[in-house]
Amino acid sequence: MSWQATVVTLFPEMFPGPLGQSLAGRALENGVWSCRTEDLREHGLGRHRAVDDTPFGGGAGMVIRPDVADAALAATQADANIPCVYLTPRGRPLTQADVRRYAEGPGVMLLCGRFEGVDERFLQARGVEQVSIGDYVLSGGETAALVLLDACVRLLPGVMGSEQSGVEESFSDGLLEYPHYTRPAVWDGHEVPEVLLSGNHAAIAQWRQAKAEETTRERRPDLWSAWLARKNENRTAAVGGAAQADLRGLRRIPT
Ligand code: 6GU
Repeated sequence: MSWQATVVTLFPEMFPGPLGQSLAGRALENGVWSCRTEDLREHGLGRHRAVDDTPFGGGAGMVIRPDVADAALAATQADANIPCVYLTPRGRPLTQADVRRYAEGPGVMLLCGRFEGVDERFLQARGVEQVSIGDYVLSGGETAALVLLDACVRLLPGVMGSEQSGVEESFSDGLLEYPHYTRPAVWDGHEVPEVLLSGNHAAIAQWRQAKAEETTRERRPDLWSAWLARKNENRTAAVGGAAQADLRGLRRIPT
């Protein structure tokens, strides 16, 4: 049984888009995942197939009608166990933990908004999760849906090929990754950090950990605070339980 992406959108031709290329594209061809679209327009009303209407209470923009959204959702015949996600800047921020949860399940049903949004009654009545991919505004949910799908598909078994697919890079332990360097050892007068050429694996691991911490502290004070809090929590627990082995798990976000 393959992982199933179903996308309700006014622009079905935008899918799978870039996900038809590279590793995700190969996995799509191999049936690791599938990508179906449901054209919202086909469920529009009247001669003009209207999907939206003016907002009650007035104001700018248009709102997608609940009856139209629901007809499209019903037409997908999506499994009731599949999470239904509406992509909107009003949603809670998408995290790697969400992505992992989606990837471990049977698939996702994604609703892409355009205009001002979708009637709130539909979202509430159908238990639709509302998710944002960041604090900026896109012209529609389609590119956000592609981002969410990319993040999920790369975690599906067999997609990442040689790389250890279970192991993630940035965010797996709550820190940003350390920086990377390759040949030439001197480029445009710039040298590679000396420790990386030393062959001293313990020193390299220590340097990378320090860099990961420094980068996180500088760029992501939010992640840094959370990491420090978790570290202190684990230290307190380890002291109480005398469980030195738990120190190995210090850098893991509990899921
Ligand atoms: Cl999910 N949709 C739109 N339209 N804009 C966004 C977004 C989603 N996430 C961040 N900005």
